[in-house]
Amino acid sequence: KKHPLENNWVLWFDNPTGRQKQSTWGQTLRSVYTFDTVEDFWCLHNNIVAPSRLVVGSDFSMFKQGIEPKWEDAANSTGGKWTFMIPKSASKTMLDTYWLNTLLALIGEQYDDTDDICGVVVNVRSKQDRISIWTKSSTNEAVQVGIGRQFKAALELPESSKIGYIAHDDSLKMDKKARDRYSV
Ligand code: M7G
Repeated sequence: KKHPLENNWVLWFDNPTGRQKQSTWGQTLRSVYTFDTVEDFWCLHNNIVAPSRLVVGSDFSMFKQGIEPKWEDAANSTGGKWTFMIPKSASKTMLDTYWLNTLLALIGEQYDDTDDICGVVVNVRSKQDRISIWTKSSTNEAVQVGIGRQFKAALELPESSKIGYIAHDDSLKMDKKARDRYSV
């Protein structure tokens, strides 16, 4: 018998820099696989390419079933994200390790405020790769700071390494100049 997870999860893939040039963001975003057991998670993990081997410009996302990895989704519309910028000195193997540890903490429900979590995204970029955890209630500082601390713990980051929280509202209005609401 398979071991059920607390939630059903969907893996998404996006490569907006691919063949189809898009006029609207999100046109190339696809859901790839849905799972709700530990065994099916490992089956997915063992069969899918690792982030380090994705074409630059690609994203993987893993979100709770019913929530799309877009700011516009109702669950994300008043939310935001904690982002870990992978140090440029880190090897590509480290990117894969950080991503796996992020996923395991998520499906293992290792967060106190697990209901506030929507999903996670890895952005593979030439400048710098990053992993973000998307949450629901950007204005609830106590909840967000708790999640940020536990995200750092899942990544096994030292206290000295900082991550920041940006509200999707700010990303939308300010584009790349959005400032951190919180940091831990
Ligand atoms: P990115 O992929 O997070 O960063 O966003 P990048 O610059 O490293 O590639 C790139 C751009 O995609 C943003 O500035 C937005 O214009 C657009 N974009 C990203 N996301 C996650 C969304 C979204 O959820 N909704 C909409 N409408 N646009 C988005």
